[in-house]
Amino acid sequence: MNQLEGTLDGTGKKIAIVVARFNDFVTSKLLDGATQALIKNGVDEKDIDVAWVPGSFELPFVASRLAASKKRDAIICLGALIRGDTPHFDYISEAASLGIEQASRETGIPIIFGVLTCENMEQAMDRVGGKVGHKGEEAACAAIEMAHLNKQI
Ligand code: RBF
Repeated sequence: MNQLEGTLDGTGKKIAIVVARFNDFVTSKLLDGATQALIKNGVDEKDIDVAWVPGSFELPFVASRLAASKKRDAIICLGALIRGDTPHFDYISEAASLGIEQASRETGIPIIFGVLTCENMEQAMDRVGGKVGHKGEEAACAAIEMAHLNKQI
């Protein structure tokens, strides 16, 4: 039996991060955690590209274009959606999640969903190094693992 499984060795991997500026108090922390985890796991700093977009709605467009260029082994999308008083949260979170998933399948490049969807700022802060861990670091590890697995297929 052959088992396919990616490792967490980022040596030689090229990664792009697309990060939303909306709620940048949170997304800058996601970005810090992601870049630190990439570097800690062996990714060279010069092999990390960071693209800023206005909000999470724009993540799939830029991620899809970066993936289509085939210059990177994986893309990470980072955003923070915080529910407000109108249905915007639902429209943007659906567009972001479905758009990222579709871009990933269409390009054959792993695109990682590092978008927080929270009821309030407290839930978001819990997920950027608080009591529920660090979703930026987790996204970085998922990117390295998927970059490896994608090469084995
Ligand atoms: N972008 C986010 O990344 N997180 C949000 O919580 C968020 N809330 C929004 C709420 C409203 C009412 C609007 C109009 C936009 C919001 N955006 C948010 C920005 C959105 O992702 C996008 O950048 C803009 O709608 C421009 O296309």
